[in-house]
Amino acid sequence: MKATARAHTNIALVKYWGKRDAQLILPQTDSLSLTLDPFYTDTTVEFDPELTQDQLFIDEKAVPADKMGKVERVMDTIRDWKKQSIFARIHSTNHVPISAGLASSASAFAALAAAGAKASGLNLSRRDLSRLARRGSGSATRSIFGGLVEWHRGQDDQSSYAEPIMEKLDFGLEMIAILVDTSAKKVSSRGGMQLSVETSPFYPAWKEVVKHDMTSMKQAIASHDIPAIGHIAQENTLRMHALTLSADPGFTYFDGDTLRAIHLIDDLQAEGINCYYTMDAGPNVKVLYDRHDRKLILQRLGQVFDPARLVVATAGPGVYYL
Ligand code: 2P0
Repeated sequence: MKATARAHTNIALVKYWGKRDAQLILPQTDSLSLTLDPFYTDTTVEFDPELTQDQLFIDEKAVPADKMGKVERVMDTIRDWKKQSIFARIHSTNHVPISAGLASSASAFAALAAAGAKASGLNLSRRDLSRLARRGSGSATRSIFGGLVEWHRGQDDQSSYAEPIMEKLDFGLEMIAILVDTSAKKVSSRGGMQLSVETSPFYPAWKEVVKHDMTSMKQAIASHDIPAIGHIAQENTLRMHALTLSADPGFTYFDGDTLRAIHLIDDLQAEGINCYYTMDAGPNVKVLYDRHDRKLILQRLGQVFDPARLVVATAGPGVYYL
Protein backbone atom coordinates (compact mmCIF):
# COMPACT_ATOMS: atom_id res chain seq x y z
CA MET A 1 0.00 0.00 0.00
CA LYS A 2 3.06 2.26 0.31
CA ALA A 3 6.10 2.84 -1.93
CA THR A 4 8.78 5.47 -2.47
CA ALA A 5 10.50 6.13 -5.80
CA ARG A 6 13.27 8.42 -6.97
CA ALA A 7 13.31 9.80 -10.52
CA HIS A 8 15.75 12.18 -12.17
CA THR A 9 14.94 14.99 -14.51
CA ASN A 10 16.14 15.08 -18.12
CA ILE A 11 17.27 17.53 -20.75
CA ALA A 12 15.88 17.04 -24.25
CA LEU A 13 18.47 17.02 -27.04
CA VAL A 14 15.71 16.69 -29.63
CA LYS A 15 12.77 18.57 -28.11
CA TYR A 16 9.13 17.68 -27.57
CA TRP A 17 7.11 20.81 -28.38
CA GLY A 18 3.46 20.06 -29.05
CA LYS A 19 0.69 17.57 -28.36
CA ARG A 20 -1.77 15.94 -30.69
CA ASP A 21 -3.90 14.60 -27.80
CA ALA A 22 -3.99 16.79 -24.70
CA GLN A 23 -5.81 14.21 -22.54
CA LEU A 24 -3.43 11.32 -23.09
CA ILE A 25 -0.44 13.62 -23.81
CA LEU A 26 0.34 12.07 -27.16
CA PRO A 27 3.08 14.20 -28.74
CA GLN A 28 3.30 15.56 -32.27
CA THR A 29 6.80 14.15 -32.69
CA ASP A 30 9.39 11.79 -31.24
CA SER A 31 11.95 13.28 -28.84
CA LEU A 32 15.27 12.29 -27.27
CA SER A 33 16.86 13.23 -23.95
CA LEU A 34 19.67 12.77 -21.46
CA THR A 35 18.62 11.91 -17.89
CA LEU A 36 20.58 14.06 -15.41
CA ASP A 37 22.21 12.98 -12.18
CA PRO A 38 21.96 15.97 -9.79
CA PHE A 39 18.29 16.89 -10.16
CA TYR A 40 15.69 14.45 -8.84
CA THR A 41 12.39 14.02 -7.03
CA ASP A 42 11.55 11.52 -4.26
CA THR A 43 7.89 10.63 -3.99
CA THR A 44 6.05 8.41 -1.52
CA VAL A 45 2.54 7.20 -2.27
CA GLU A 46 0.48 5.53 0.44
CA PHE A 47 -3.02 4.28 -0.32
CA ASP A 48 -5.43 4.59 2.60
CA PRO A 49 -9.01 3.25 2.52
CA GLU A 50 -9.98 5.99 5.00
CA LEU A 51 -9.31 8.82 2.52
CA THR A 52 -12.09 10.33 0.43
CA GLN A 53 -9.69 12.05 -1.99
CA ASP A 54 -5.97 12.09 -2.80
CA GLN A 55 -3.79 14.37 -0.67
CA LEU A 56 -0.58 15.89 -2.02
CA PHE A 57 2.31 17.49 -0.13
CA ILE A 58 5.21 19.00 -2.10
CA ASP A 59 8.27 19.76 0.01
CA GLU A 60 6.00 19.28 3.09
CA LYS A 61 3.46 21.88 1.90
CA ALA A 62 -0.12 20.79 1.27
CA VAL A 63 -1.29 21.39 -2.32
CA PRO A 64 -4.93 22.53 -2.72
CA ALA A 65 -7.25 20.07 -4.46
CA ASP A 66 -7.88 22.46 -7.36
CA LYS A 67 -4.12 22.47 -8.18
CA MET A 68 -3.91 18.68 -8.46
CA GLY A 69 -5.25 18.14 -11.98
CA LYS A 70 -2.10 16.56 -13.45
CA VAL A 71 -1.54 14.38 -10.38
CA GLU A 72 -5.16 13.23 -10.49
CA ARG A 73 -4.74 12.13 -14.08
CA VAL A 74 -1.91 9.79 -13.05
CA MET A 75 -3.69 8.58 -9.91
CA ASP A 76 -6.99 8.03 -11.75
CA THR A 77 -5.13 6.01 -14.39
CA ILE A 78 -3.61 3.83 -11.64
CA ARG A 79 -7.09 3.28 -10.15
CA ASP A 80 -8.47 2.50 -13.60
CA TRP A 81 -5.70 0.01 -14.45
CA LYS A 82 -5.89 -1.61 -10.98
CA LYS A 83 -9.70 -1.53 -10.93
CA GLN A 84 -9.85 -0.12 -7.43
CA SER A 85 -11.04 3.19 -6.02
CA ILE A 86 -8.79 3.82 -3.00
CA PHE A 87 -7.22 7.26 -2.54
CA ALA A 88 -3.68 8.03 -1.44
CA ARG A 89 -1.47 10.37 0.54
CA ILE A 90 1.42 11.61 -1.62
CA HIS A 91 4.59 13.23 -0.33
CA SER A 92 7.02 14.63 -2.88
CA THR A 93 10.43 16.25 -2.29
CA ASN A 94 12.44 17.99 -5.00
CA HIS A 95 16.24 17.96 -4.91
CA VAL A 96 17.93 20.67 -6.90
CA PRO A 97 21.33 22.22 -6.08
CA ILE A 98 19.92 25.70 -5.65
CA SER A 99 16.28 26.49 -6.16
CA ALA A 100 16.74 27.95 -9.58
CA GLY A 101 14.16 26.97 -12.12
CA LEU A 102 15.42 23.44 -12.67
CA ALA A 103 12.72 21.69 -10.68
CA SER A 104 11.00 19.72 -13.32
CA SER A 105 7.71 18.05 -13.95
CA ALA A 106 9.74 15.29 -15.63
CA SER A 107 11.22 13.91 -12.41
CA ALA A 108 8.04 14.64 -10.44
CA PHE A 109 5.66 12.63 -12.61
CA ALA A 110 8.12 9.81 -13.27
CA ALA A 111 8.53 9.36 -9.49
CA LEU A 112 4.76 9.62 -8.93
CA ALA A 113 4.02 7.00 -11.59
CA ALA A 114 6.57 4.54 -10.21
CA ALA A 115 5.63 5.01 -6.54
CA GLY A 116 1.89 5.03 -7.24
CA ALA A 117 1.97 1.92 -9.42
CA LYS A 118 3.97 -0.07 -6.87
CA ALA A 119 1.93 1.11 -3.88
CA SER A 120 -1.28 0.09 -5.66
CA GLY A 121 0.07 -3.40 -6.28
CA LEU A 122 0.31 -2.96 -10.06
CA ASN A 123 3.37 -4.70 -11.43
CA LEU A 124 4.14 -2.60 -14.49
CA SER A 125 6.97 -2.92 -16.99
CA ARG A 126 9.14 0.17 -17.36
CA ARG A 127 7.49 0.73 -20.74
CA ASP A 128 4.07 0.88 -19.08
CA LEU A 129 5.46 3.08 -16.31
CA SER A 130 6.55 5.52 -19.01
CA ARG A 131 3.01 5.47 -20.48
CA LEU A 132 1.64 6.16 -16.99
CA ALA A 133 4.12 9.00 -16.31
CA ARG A 134 3.12 10.49 -19.68
CA ARG A 135 -0.38 11.20 -18.28
CA GLY A 136 1.19 13.71 -15.89
CA SER A 137 3.70 15.43 -18.15
CA GLY A 138 5.21 14.67 -21.53
CA SER A 139 8.84 14.95 -20.51
CA ALA A 140 8.20 12.56 -17.58
CA THR A 141 7.74 9.74 -20.11
CA ARG A 142 11.51 9.81 -20.71
CA SER A 143 12.58 10.12 -17.04
CA ILE A 144 11.63 6.49 -16.32
CA PHE A 145 14.92 5.54 -18.00
CA GLY A 146 18.52 6.56 -17.41
CA GLY A 147 21.10 7.90 -19.84
CA LEU A 148 20.02 8.62 -23.40
CA VAL A 149 16.33 7.96 -23.96
CA GLU A 150 13.91 8.10 -26.86
CA TRP A 151 10.17 8.80 -26.57
CA HIS A 152 8.22 7.40 -29.52
CA ARG A 153 5.30 9.57 -30.59
CA GLY A 154 3.51 6.31 -31.41
CA GLN A 155 0.13 5.77 -33.04
CA ASP A 156 -1.91 5.67 -29.83
CA ASP A 157 -1.67 5.30 -26.05
CA GLN A 158 -0.17 1.80 -26.29
CA SER A 159 2.60 2.78 -28.68
CA SER A 160 3.61 6.18 -27.24
CA TYR A 161 6.28 5.22 -24.69
CA ALA A 162 9.96 5.80 -23.95
CA GLU A 163 12.84 3.39 -24.23
CA PRO A 164 16.55 3.68 -23.56
CA ILE A 165 19.06 4.20 -26.34
CA MET A 166 22.07 3.94 -24.01
CA GLU A 167 21.26 3.61 -20.29
CA LYS A 168 24.85 3.69 -19.10
CA LEU A 169 26.85 6.22 -21.05
CA ASP A 170 30.11 4.78 -22.35
CA PHE A 171 31.41 8.17 -23.48
CA GLY A 172 31.91 11.57 -21.87
CA LEU A 173 28.82 13.63 -22.72
CA GLU A 174 28.13 16.10 -19.87
CA MET A 175 26.17 19.26 -19.27
CA ILE A 176 26.65 22.47 -17.32
CA ALA A 177 23.48 24.35 -16.39
CA ILE A 178 23.93 28.13 -16.31
CA LEU A 179 21.25 29.22 -13.86
CA VAL A 180 20.54 32.65 -15.24
CA ASP A 181 17.11 33.30 -13.77
CA THR A 182 15.02 32.00 -10.90
CA SER A 183 11.67 33.69 -11.43
CA ALA A 184 8.56 31.78 -12.47
CA LYS A 185 7.96 31.74 -16.20
CA LYS A 186 5.18 33.79 -17.73
CA VAL A 187 4.12 31.25 -20.34
CA SER A 188 3.83 27.62 -19.19
CA SER A 189 5.32 24.89 -21.37
CA ARG A 190 1.86 23.48 -21.80
CA GLY A 191 0.34 26.75 -22.96
CA GLY A 192 3.38 27.73 -25.01
CA MET A 193 3.55 24.52 -26.99
CA GLN A 194 -0.20 24.52 -27.65
CA LEU A 195 -0.05 28.08 -29.00
CA SER A 196 2.90 27.08 -31.19
CA VAL A 197 1.01 24.10 -32.64
CA GLU A 198 -2.08 26.20 -33.32
CA THR A 199 -0.55 29.40 -34.65
CA SER A 200 3.06 29.07 -35.81
CA PRO A 201 3.23 28.84 -39.61
CA PHE A 202 6.52 26.98 -39.08
CA TYR A 203 4.92 24.08 -37.18
CA PRO A 204 4.70 21.70 -40.19
CA ALA A 205 8.41 22.35 -40.87
CA TRP A 206 9.24 21.58 -37.21
CA LYS A 207 7.78 18.08 -37.56
CA GLU A 208 10.10 17.44 -40.51
CA VAL A 209 13.06 18.92 -38.58
CA VAL A 210 12.47 16.48 -35.71
CA LYS A 211 12.26 13.45 -38.03
CA HIS A 212 15.60 14.41 -39.51
CA ASP A 213 17.20 15.27 -36.15
CA MET A 214 16.11 11.99 -34.53
CA THR A 215 17.89 10.04 -37.24
CA SER A 216 21.07 12.09 -37.21
CA MET A 217 21.15 12.30 -33.40
CA LYS A 218 20.96 8.51 -33.06
CA GLN A 219 23.79 8.16 -35.59
CA ALA A 220 25.88 10.70 -33.67
CA ILE A 221 25.22 8.83 -30.39
CA ALA A 222 26.16 5.48 -31.96
CA SER A 223 29.49 6.96 -33.03
CA HIS A 224 30.04 8.80 -29.69
CA ASP A 225 30.43 12.01 -31.67
CA ILE A 226 29.95 14.79 -29.09
CA PRO A 227 30.49 17.69 -31.52
CA ALA A 228 27.78 16.23 -33.78
CA ILE A 229 25.42 15.59 -30.81
CA GLY A 230 26.00 19.14 -29.57
CA HIS A 231 25.52 20.70 -32.98
CA ILE A 232 22.26 18.84 -33.67
CA ALA A 233 20.94 19.69 -30.17
CA GLN A 234 21.85 23.36 -30.64
CA GLU A 235 20.12 23.67 -34.03
CA ASN A 236 17.12 21.79 -32.67
CA THR A 237 16.70 24.13 -29.70
CA LEU A 238 16.95 27.23 -31.92
CA ARG A 239 14.25 25.82 -34.19
CA MET A 240 12.04 24.99 -31.20
CA HIS A 241 12.39 28.53 -29.91
CA ALA A 242 11.62 29.85 -33.40
CA LEU A 243 8.17 28.29 -32.90
CA THR A 244 7.52 30.56 -29.91
CA LEU A 245 8.74 33.66 -31.73
CA SER A 246 6.56 32.82 -34.73
CA ALA A 247 3.39 32.03 -32.72
CA ASP A 248 0.52 34.51 -32.53
CA PRO A 249 0.98 36.29 -30.18
CA GLY A 250 4.71 35.64 -30.43
CA PHE A 251 6.70 35.21 -27.25
CA THR A 252 10.08 34.04 -26.02
CA TYR A 253 11.50 32.28 -22.97
CA PHE A 254 14.87 34.00 -23.49
CA ASP A 255 16.02 36.93 -21.44
CA GLY A 256 19.14 39.08 -21.67
CA ASP A 257 21.32 36.55 -19.85
CA THR A 258 20.17 33.78 -22.19
CA LEU A 259 21.53 35.75 -25.15
CA ARG A 260 24.70 36.61 -23.23
CA ALA A 261 25.29 32.88 -22.67
CA ILE A 262 24.57 32.06 -26.32
CA HIS A 263 27.07 34.67 -27.50
CA LEU A 264 29.70 33.42 -25.07
CA ILE A 265 29.32 29.83 -26.26
CA ASP A 266 29.45 31.01 -29.89
CA ASP A 267 32.76 32.72 -29.04
CA LEU A 268 34.14 29.58 -27.38
CA GLN A 269 33.12 27.53 -30.43
CA ALA A 270 34.90 30.02 -32.68
CA GLU A 271 38.05 29.42 -30.60
CA GLY A 272 37.75 25.71 -31.31
CA ILE A 273 36.33 24.66 -27.91
CA ASN A 274 33.66 21.99 -28.43
CA CYS A 275 30.68 23.23 -26.41
CA TYR A 276 27.06 23.69 -27.47
CA TYR A 277 23.91 25.15 -25.94
CA THR A 278 20.36 24.02 -25.45
CA MET A 279 17.43 25.76 -23.73
CA ASP A 280 14.06 24.46 -22.51
CA ALA A 281 10.94 26.49 -21.84
CA GLY A 282 12.83 28.98 -19.69
CA PRO A 283 15.83 31.32 -19.75
CA ASN A 284 18.45 28.92 -18.31
CA VAL A 285 21.11 27.77 -20.75
CA LYS A 286 22.54 24.25 -20.66
CA VAL A 287 25.96 23.63 -22.18
CA LEU A 288 26.89 20.25 -23.70
CA TYR A 289 30.51 19.15 -23.95
CA ASP A 290 32.98 16.28 -23.42
CA ARG A 291 33.93 15.71 -19.76
CA HIS A 292 37.62 16.15 -20.66
CA ASP A 293 36.87 19.82 -21.38
CA ARG A 294 34.92 20.40 -18.15
CA LYS A 295 37.58 22.37 -16.33
CA LEU A 296 38.32 24.69 -19.24
CA ILE A 297 34.63 25.36 -19.97
CA LEU A 298 33.79 25.97 -16.30
CA GLN A 299 36.64 28.42 -16.10
CA ARG A 300 35.57 30.33 -19.23
CA LEU A 301 31.88 30.41 -18.24
CA GLY A 302 32.91 31.50 -14.74
CA GLN A 303 34.55 34.64 -16.16
CA VAL A 304 31.13 35.88 -17.29
CA PHE A 305 28.63 34.16 -14.95
CA ASP A 306 28.73 33.67 -11.18
CA PRO A 307 30.54 30.31 -10.68
CA ALA A 308 28.01 29.50 -7.93
CA ARG A 309 25.34 29.44 -10.65
CA LEU A 310 27.13 26.87 -12.82
CA VAL A 311 26.00 23.33 -12.08
CA VAL A 312 27.70 20.30 -13.63
CA ALA A 313 25.39 17.42 -14.53
CA THR A 314 26.50 13.96 -15.60
CA ALA A 315 24.18 11.29 -16.94
CA GLY A 316 21.70 10.01 -14.37
CA PRO A 317 19.89 6.72 -13.73
CA GLY A 318 16.33 5.67 -14.43
CA VAL A 319 13.63 5.55 -11.78
CA TYR A 320 14.24 3.29 -8.78
CA TYR A 321 12.65 2.45 -5.44
CA LEU A 322 13.99 3.64 -2.10
C1 2P0 B 1 11.22 18.64 -23.67
N1 2P0 B 1 10.02 20.62 -22.77
O1 2P0 B 1 11.29 17.85 -24.64
C2 2P0 B 1 10.57 19.98 -23.93
C3 2P0 B 1 11.54 20.97 -24.50
C4 2P0 B 1 10.47 21.96 -22.62
C5 2P0 B 1 11.20 22.29 -23.87
O2 2P0 B 1 8.78 18.88 -22.24
O3 2P0 B 1 2.56 19.87 -21.04
O4 2P0 B 1 6.43 19.87 -18.71
O5 2P0 B 1 3.44 18.61 -19.09
O6 2P0 B 1 3.66 17.66 -21.39
O7 2P0 B 1 6.83 18.06 -20.43
C6 2P0 B 1 8.43 20.76 -20.94
O8 2P0 B 1 7.11 20.50 -21.01
O9 2P0 B 1 4.95 19.69 -20.72
C7 2P0 B 1 9.08 20.03 -22.03
P1 2P0 B 1 3.59 18.91 -20.55
P2 2P0 B 1 6.36 19.42 -20.11
O10 2P0 B 1 11.73 18.37 -22.56
